[in-house]
Amino acid sequence: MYNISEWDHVFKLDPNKMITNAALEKVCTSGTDAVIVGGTDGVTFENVADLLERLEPYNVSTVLEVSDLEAVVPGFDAYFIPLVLNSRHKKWLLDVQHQAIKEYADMIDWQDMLTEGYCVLNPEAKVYQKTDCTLPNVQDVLAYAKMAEHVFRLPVFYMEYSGTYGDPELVKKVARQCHHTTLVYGGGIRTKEQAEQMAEFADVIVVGDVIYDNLEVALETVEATKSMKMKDGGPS
Ligand code: 1GP
Repeated sequence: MYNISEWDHVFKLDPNKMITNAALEKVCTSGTDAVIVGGTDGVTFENVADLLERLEPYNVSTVLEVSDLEAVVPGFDAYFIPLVLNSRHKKWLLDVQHQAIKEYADMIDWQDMLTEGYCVLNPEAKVYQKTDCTLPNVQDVLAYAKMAEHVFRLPVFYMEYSGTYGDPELVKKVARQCHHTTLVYGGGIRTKEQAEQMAEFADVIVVGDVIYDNLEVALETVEATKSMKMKDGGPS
């Protein structure tokens, strides 16, 4: 199975956003553990295929986070399938995935597929609105984490604050629940200090938007995360 237990830091690129070749080169050679391609709006087969082609020359792991069945492009190292645990609708927990399996089962290499239990925590985020989430309180989040770990035995529990910086105390509490399940944190990391703070608790941090707004800071988050993990007791 695709193994993310060695990861500390990943960049997430939105195929619907423009990135120059020079910026892409810096992202891919930054020392990050992988580049995830994913977004909520305007993800098409063409823009995903185009980005994958531009990533291929680099020696970095490429992952497609599948958000649209029309935009599943072959050739990535791995495919992440999100299940939105706090969506009001079964559609986002089971049905879109079921449809995907019906259509693509013959093409899927199950070893390269990994399921992410998403808990979306920013009501302003597009993904929160698109998947019609409810805002969980602390006890709810902890229960989702326990379900990810013990009930569904998911490889990943993803605390998704997309667009806003989250609550490190909550990430710390969730981290105590995740022993086999990898805890991923993403959202609003815009300084290396924030990367360090979340890397102290989460197994993996995801850095997205700041790549497009302030590339230099985005690149600094790699070193900040890696140093925090070394301080925490060696590479994870
Ligand atoms: C989004 O969790 C990622 O899916 C990263 O969030 O874009 O806010 O960094 P940002």
